[in-house]
Amino acid sequence: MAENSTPCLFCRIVRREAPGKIVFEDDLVTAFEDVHPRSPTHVLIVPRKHIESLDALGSEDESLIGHLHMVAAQLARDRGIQKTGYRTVINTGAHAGQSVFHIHLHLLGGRSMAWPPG
Ligand code: DGP
Repeated sequence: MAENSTPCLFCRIVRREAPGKIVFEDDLVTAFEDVHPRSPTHVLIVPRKHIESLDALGSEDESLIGHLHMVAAQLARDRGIQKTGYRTVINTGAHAGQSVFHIHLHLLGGRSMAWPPG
């Protein structure tokens, strides 16, 4: 689904048309605090470009998806949570519980986590 055919919540946060606590931004990505944090650190790193999900990635997005992870690692270091560890997650589709169809990398940390996830 194209960004213009449906108002996308995360596109609106990126464009500052919807509220969001933005913690980092560059030419490619915006990172903001999750509105329902599941851990002391819970940041969403999203591409500025609208891409629905991991399943919708094109080969031209290969470096972009790497960049999301580089930003997550830097934010984790900025917060000192690399010392204890953290989790990065991309939910894709119904079984994974994806609820916002603009790809986003969750950065979760600041507490210990169980495995496997529920
Ligand atoms: P997922 O289930 O992987 O699609 O994660 C979507 C996340 O987005 C979820 O953790 C809650 C978060 N979220 C939903 N609506 C908003 C919003 O309006 N603002 C912010 N900051 N986060 C939101």
